[in-house]
Amino acid sequence: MKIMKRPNILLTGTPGVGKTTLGKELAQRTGLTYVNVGDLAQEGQLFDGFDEEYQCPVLDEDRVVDELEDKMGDGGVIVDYHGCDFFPERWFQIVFVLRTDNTNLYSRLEGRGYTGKKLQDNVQCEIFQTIYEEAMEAYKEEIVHQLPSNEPEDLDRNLEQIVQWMEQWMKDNN
Ligand code: DAT
Repeated sequence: MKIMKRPNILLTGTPGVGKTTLGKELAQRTGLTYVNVGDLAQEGQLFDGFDEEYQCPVLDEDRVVDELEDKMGDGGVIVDYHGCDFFPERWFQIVFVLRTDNTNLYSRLEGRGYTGKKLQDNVQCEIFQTIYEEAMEAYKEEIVHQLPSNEPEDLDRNLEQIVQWMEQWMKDNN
């Protein structure tokens, strides 16, 4: 029996842009497996040192990649992380960079309890489109897409678009 091939999808962008919200909903609609890299690292303690400036553990990128390798090889995984340049390029068939307007992002992060430098740096990360540039460097430009993520209508539209893309991908690859 032949198993249907399914794509791996990367959802990336500044913290607070809506990756988790979109990723979980997308997993429900498509049956793909949602993986939150932050949670995965927390569960497996995949850290390597501590960042004094930001008062948070530093991700052990090699161990994260090792941990995910088998699952990614099978396909059908949605990966959510606020960075993207340490994943093997071959893992993903498409990369979405979610984007949120500054004022919106500011209030979301404030609501999450971010203050001071952490709040400022994250908003600045979005203004400088740091993650978008990281994605454009790490993957073929034609598979990297920006998605506006400001309001509930954006979420609905993004879901529709990704589901459609996935259906087409499944037709083309099976
Ligand atoms: P991330 O996983 O990128 O850190 P999140 O999914 O936790 O972001 O979302 C951060 C907050 O923003 C959360 O309170 C839900 C809200 N949010 C997400 N997508 C949204 C959208 N399209 N419109 C309005 N609010 C949204």
